[in-house]
Amino acid sequence: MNPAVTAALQHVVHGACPHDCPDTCALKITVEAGRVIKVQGRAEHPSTHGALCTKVSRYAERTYHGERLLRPLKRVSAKTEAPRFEPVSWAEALADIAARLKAIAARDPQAILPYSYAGTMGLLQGEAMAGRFFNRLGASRLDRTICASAGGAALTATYGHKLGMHLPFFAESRLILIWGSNSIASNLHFWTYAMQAKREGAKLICIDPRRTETADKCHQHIALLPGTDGALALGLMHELIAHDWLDHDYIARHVDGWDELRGKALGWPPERVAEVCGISAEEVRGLARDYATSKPAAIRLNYGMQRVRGGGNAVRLIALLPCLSGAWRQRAGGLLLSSSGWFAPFKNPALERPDLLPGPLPRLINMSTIGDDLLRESSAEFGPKIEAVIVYNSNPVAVAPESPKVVRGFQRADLFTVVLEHFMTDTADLADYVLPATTQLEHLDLHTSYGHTDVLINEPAVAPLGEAKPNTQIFRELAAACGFDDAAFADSDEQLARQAFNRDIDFDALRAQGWQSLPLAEAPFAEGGFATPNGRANAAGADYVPNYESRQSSPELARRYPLAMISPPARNFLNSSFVNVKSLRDIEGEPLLEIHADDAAERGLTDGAMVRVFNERGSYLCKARISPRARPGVVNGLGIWWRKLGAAGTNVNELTHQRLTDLGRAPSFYDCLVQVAAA
Ligand SMILES: Nc1nc2c(c(=O)[nH]1)N[C@H]1C(S)=C(S)[C@@H](COP(=O)(O)OP(=O)(O)OC[C@H]3O[C@@H](n4cnc5c(=O)[nH]c(N)nc54)[C@H](O)[C@@H]3O)O[C@H]1N2
Ligand SMILES: Nc1nc2c(c(=O)[nH]1)N[C@H]1C(S)=C(S)[C@@H](COP(=O)(O)OP(=O)(O)OC[C@H]3O[C@@H](n4cnc5c(=O)[nH]c(N)nc54)[C@H](O)[C@@H]3O)O[C@H]1N2
Ligand code: SF4
Ligand SMILES: [Mo]
Repeated sequence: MNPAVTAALQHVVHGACPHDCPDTCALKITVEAGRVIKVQGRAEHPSTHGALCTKVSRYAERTYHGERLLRPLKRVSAKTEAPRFEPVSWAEALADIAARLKAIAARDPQAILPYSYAGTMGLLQGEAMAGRFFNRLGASRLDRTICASAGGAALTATYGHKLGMHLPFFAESRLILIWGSNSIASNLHFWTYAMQAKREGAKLICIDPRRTETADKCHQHIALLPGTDGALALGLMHELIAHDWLDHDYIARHVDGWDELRGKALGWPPERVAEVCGISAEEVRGLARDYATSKPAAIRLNYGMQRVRGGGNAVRLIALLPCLSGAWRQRAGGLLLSSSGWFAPFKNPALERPDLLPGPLPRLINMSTIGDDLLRESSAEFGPKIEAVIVYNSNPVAVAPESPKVVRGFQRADLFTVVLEHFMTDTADLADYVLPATTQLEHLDLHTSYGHTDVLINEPAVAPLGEAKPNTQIFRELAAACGFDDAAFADSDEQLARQAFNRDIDFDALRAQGWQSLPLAEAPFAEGGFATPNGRANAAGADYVPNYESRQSSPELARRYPLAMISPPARNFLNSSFVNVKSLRDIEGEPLLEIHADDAAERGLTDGAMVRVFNERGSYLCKARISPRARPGVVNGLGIWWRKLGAAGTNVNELTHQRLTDLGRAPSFYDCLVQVAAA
């Protein structure tokens, strides 16, 4: 067809990337004849600036994937057998699910557990209608800790909320510490600002046990041992004190608890830090000097470093550095871990309608210990045994720690499991019912961000594929099938969207432009004004907490399992999403374990050999990659593969444990000792 005619048949829709990524890009979705033909970044949106990551550029490939779930499915095989399902009508599926849930709820609704995370970060397809349903039911509440709650609790303890620097001002920094973040892989749009700063002469230092593609492009890489960041932060404070690089005026006016912390920091001279962190004392001294003498100095902290026992305290200590150096005085100084707290005053706290709860507040189940909790009997302290799980926006069988237990839990013959999904994931394989959900191209949603401070809208670009329905609609219909006739279940997605924010975010203005920026100060803590009750940053109680599993804290265990394993995400997947998109899986190849040449030689391993990675929890088969990306003593098991697409039907979470972090009740995925042997 003539290109002009084709163009005339196309239209463009404003979208937002739904994924759990700090960038929350604005999408330009091109539709032709009822089909999405292109997903691009919007050029006009400042942080997206017209560019998307490889994964989401392929979003249409995911939506139109041949294996999309397009009809409700009912299980016809035993949970311990190979999964077999047959299609059923929506009416039959909903009636049966409602009957099963009501029978359980009649005994105790807390035996029903919602299980969801950030498969979509959307406010509507996340918890808006689901929350109403589970509140009305009186189901157990889910403690959503699997990713960010150690760091979140730490920021809250220190600054009063999850607040940080504004993204664009990183471009003006003179020094950027990229701390526990593989920005090129998982925070690409921050990287653009960091590169701008670099071109203008800023120094970039990456602090990460793994030599990532981001570390390759920084001026310096400090490859500390996992879980030792708190010690490094205390060492930096030691040097700030020793050289009198402190901003005494800022501390006096805006920081509580410094005397106590100062005493602790004096116990951390560079030699001690070097010993604990597995780096040189010179690296500690140099880093302190750079940090104290470069102005403005910024820290892009990310969640990778808080997935260890002491992750919360480590975040607290690092978050205090700009309070001690006075870096917060300038808009290009300070720290960013999460910006999500900036949205809180604009959000409707009652969107999920907690008032629908029929009785007292139900118990809270931690999503990070789902492996243990699915295997628990009823007891006075636990409450009723879990009899039903409704999973949406998450793939716990692949992503939750210690998967041998998670699998056994979901295999229970007496557990009723419903999974709302796009694809037959490892979790869907263990469901009684699988319900087909729409993707971001097929539904309305609203998005905030944890890396910038804009609200975005995602308009549906095309009609739902097959019989798929938005999560909101599935929960509306489930509510009706359960006989819940509250007006809250009659709200349409647009009505939910109009309720999501207060009047400062005008829905129609949002719809017209596609995004709206929050009105915020450029240098939020230049004059203090933290979100704590007294407006001061809080240093009290912060200290280094060693790992559960390390040579220092558990020498006996380390004799049997001498290698520390971290399992950060693979660049071309998003957690376990996109693993089934062939073009992306082809780039990643297969599940890999990066290992340093010395550690490989000690074990007689060759590059490309199949290896068994194991500890007392389990064993995982994958390919060894002898690589300078791994430092001695640390192996990198890149995640998060679908178990069924891995070599022996397992993934890295076969090895991780369920012990929780010091703050925030989060998992400690990267606090894990293993041994490696040729398979
Ligand atoms: N491409 C891609 N992007 C993603 C994701 C994805 O799966 N793929 N996942 C998204 C999600 S859910 C999240 S939470 C974020 C995660 O992104 P980040 O917050 O950046 O966290 P991770 O990728 O877990 O880890 C980042 C880096 O921390 C390093 N690290 C591990 N342990 C330690 C430690 O003890 N100390 C220090 N200093 N560094 C350590 C890892 O080697 C890794 O390079 O990214 C999001 N973006
Ligand atoms: N070993 C190890 N384990 C980890 C991590 C690690 O670094 N190492 N990272 C952890 C982190 S940071 C996180 S955030 C978690 C992530 O864990 P999850 O939040 O479970 O993330 P995903 O694995 O991406 O699974 C999301 C699922 O939601 C589905 N989905 C997406 N959109 C929709 C929708 O609109 N409706 C419905 N019904 N479904 C939808 C997707 O198809 C996908 O299967 O994993 C954690 N697990
Ligand atoms: S995953 Fe992140 S970088 Fe990729 S499009 Fe989504 S928000 Fe942007
Ligand atoms: Mo995450």
